[in-house]
Amino acid sequence: MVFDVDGTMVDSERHGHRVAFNQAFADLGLPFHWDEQRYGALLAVTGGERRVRTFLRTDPTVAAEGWAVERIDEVARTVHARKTELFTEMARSNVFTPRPGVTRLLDDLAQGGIAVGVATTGSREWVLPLLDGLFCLQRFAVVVTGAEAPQRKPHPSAYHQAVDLLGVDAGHVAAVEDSGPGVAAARYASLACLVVTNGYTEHDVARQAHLALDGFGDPDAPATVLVDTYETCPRGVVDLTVLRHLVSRVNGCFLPFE
Ligand code: XBP
Ligand code: MG
Repeated sequence: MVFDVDGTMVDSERHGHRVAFNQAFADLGLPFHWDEQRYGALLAVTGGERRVRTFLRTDPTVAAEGWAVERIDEVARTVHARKTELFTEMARSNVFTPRPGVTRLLDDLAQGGIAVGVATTGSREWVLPLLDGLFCLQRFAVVVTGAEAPQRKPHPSAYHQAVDLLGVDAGHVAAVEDSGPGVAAARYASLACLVVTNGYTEHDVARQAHLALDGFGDPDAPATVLVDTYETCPRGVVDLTVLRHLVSRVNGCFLPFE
């Protein structure tokens, strides 16, 4: 199994990355602020520095002031560096909680002897403390971040690297994602793909997924199933059995069922 981080294992965008970007703008004396709705639209651009640069290139204030391309690039770099410091501090301070059902699923996978990897294109500086604080890093056999995969999703590089490092055949791996670029990256890497949508992604990803729900679900609080191409998750609870069925049905491989 290979998990995405932002939006998938932890709801980190709206009250996490967005807040850190806004604080970075303020710290640097820049007149920008991203509200929740605007940030949702900006999530189509993966990678924090690219997100800032894309925003600056289309912002009316920047255009009116006639910023040169070099200035835009420099400001994007500086804002992102400060945002990374701020978000790393948030990650270290344990202000986040896992999405419901993630820890149960990780326990289930560990009991089943399934190797678990992470493929995110977020910055390594915050990814490691965030994962360690929420789940303990030892749970993950492999962690690929933006440092190792500079080509951001939807490029499949992060997934290719995670699968290679796990030393398994892509046909035996499922990815867990929350966003359109993430699903595309997983599908380009030929992985079975489960999507757990969140408030920002509920409208844009479900149709690309093999299985999509609005959460991982728990036995006493099942998630709503949005797409279930292979009828693998009738109860709305993602567990090892569901994922084994999914991989087997998507790739036509026969994995041992226990
Ligand atoms: C996550 C991202 C990241 C974060 C910000 O992508 O797009 O850009 O929003 O992280 P994914 P950085 O969930 O698909 O891996 O600022 O560190 O880039
Ligand atoms: Mg994500």
